Amino acid sequence: MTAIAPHPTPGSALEWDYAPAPESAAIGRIRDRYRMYLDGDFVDGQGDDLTSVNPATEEPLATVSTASAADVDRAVTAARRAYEGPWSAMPAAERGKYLFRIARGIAERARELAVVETLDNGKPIKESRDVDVPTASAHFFYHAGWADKLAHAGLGPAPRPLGVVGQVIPWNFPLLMAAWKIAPALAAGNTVVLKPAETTPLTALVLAEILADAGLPDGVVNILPGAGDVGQALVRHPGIDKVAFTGSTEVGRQIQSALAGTGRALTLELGGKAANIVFDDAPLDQAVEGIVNGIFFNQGHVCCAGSRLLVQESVADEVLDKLRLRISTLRLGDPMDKNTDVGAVNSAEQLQRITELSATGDLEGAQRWTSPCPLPDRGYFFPPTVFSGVTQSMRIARDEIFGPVLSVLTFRTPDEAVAKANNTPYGLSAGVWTEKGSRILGMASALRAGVVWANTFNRFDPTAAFGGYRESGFGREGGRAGLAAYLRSDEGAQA
Ligand code: TAP
Repeated sequence: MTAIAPHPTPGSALEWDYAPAPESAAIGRIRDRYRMYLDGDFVDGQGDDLTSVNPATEEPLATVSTASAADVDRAVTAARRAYEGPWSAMPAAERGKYLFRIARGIAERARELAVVETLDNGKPIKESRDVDVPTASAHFFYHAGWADKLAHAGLGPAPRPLGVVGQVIPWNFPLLMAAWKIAPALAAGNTVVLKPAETTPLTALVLAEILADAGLPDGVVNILPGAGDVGQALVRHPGIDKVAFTGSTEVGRQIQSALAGTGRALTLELGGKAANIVFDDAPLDQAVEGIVNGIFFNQGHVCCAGSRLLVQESVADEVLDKLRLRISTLRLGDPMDKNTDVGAVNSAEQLQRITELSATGDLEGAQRWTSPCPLPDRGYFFPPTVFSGVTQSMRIARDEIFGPVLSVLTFRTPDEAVAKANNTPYGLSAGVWTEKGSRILGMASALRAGVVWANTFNRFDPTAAFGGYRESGFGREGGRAGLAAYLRSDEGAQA
């Protein structure tokens, strides 16, 4: 239990009796062991310990206690108690103050969070430092402001929370996904049980310390590390009112069928195979930067990655030449080096998947080009790779590779670009590069994607709704629509 005064008095949002949680004593370094966060306490779970591995060195980082089904049950009970007790009784403005404190807590421990994230996940430190951590903090700041303004969100005069929310997240943005899930849920007045991914549990547990240090009432957020079975126990628990899941389409499907007929709300953020479309009038150097960012940011472990480049035939050779030249300058290697552009793949399993899927490109007749960058002797690394001569029927054009592999297709007319871009069961994101504003608007309405970026890619902002169609899932995260997904209203949540 954390030694925190109950609630700050109104008006003293930033002044509260602060006593760091015992677990915070080790700020600034990775501990040998992390415990789960249940009902305001850091406790050992009943599951088998897992070892988190640094994917850049293949060395163990820390042991992590995991939850059992009984722990899930305890956490759901604690979240229910918190929901029916202090959290619902609290004025919305007070709830907002907790979110502000959490946002500040993330900012205060930004350096530590960036280091832990990079060691645990393999992403370059400049990305965790400049993207993951500040965006996570911004997400709490944004939602803090909403907590006492829900009645003005256009979602009905008295929007009500759903209750206890079960949230399951993947390994590609461990802290940011936790923020995307927890911030809107709390702002809307829900309580949370969250399961981080098995290979990247550490920053969610550092976030738990920040929540404890912010004085969040016991049980409002519970963080239970573990493998897929813990996620399964959580999403199927009858005490959960809503499930929010980010991960693979395959697991999303299982969850949707398990919840069918239960009346519980569900949002799914699943996979993607985004088209990044370059027209011949686009500023090509800028487009090349956007293509590189679209597929090599976070080693391509991005659900909305621009993994299919659709380039207009008249400029295809020029764009490919520029692209190869630019990719040759990317530095791959130690994620802790601030000059590194491409870090480690998160796990041996994911490296194998990327290797196998790209081999189908060779077999099916595409031309592989690989960046000449040297690979480190140890760790899970895959070089930036471009396949040209790709046709729509090839697996590398259809399947989500979730790695630094770009498939290049060409088109002649805008209609052909739209047809090819939409020829996927997914519908999460797309990019359009052109000088013509009217073409941007036309493409944005013709593309079946939840997010369409124009002359940019992979831009994230808490004010903007993010989410997909079809096999990319449903429901939105961020913005007003993201709040609606955590409120009882006609909008947002889907049973
Ligand atoms: P998944 O295997 O689906 O895992 C996601 C999470 O679900 C993990 O925490 C996982 O635990 C857990 N899980 C596994 N089986 C489960 C089950 N039967 N019931 C409940 N939870 C279960 O995906 P991943 O490999 O971690 O992530 C990659 C995929 O996620 C990609 O397809 C990617 O596109 C998608 N993704 C989508 C988005 C958005 S916003 N749309 C964002 C990021 C990633 P373990 O860690 O133990 O497996």
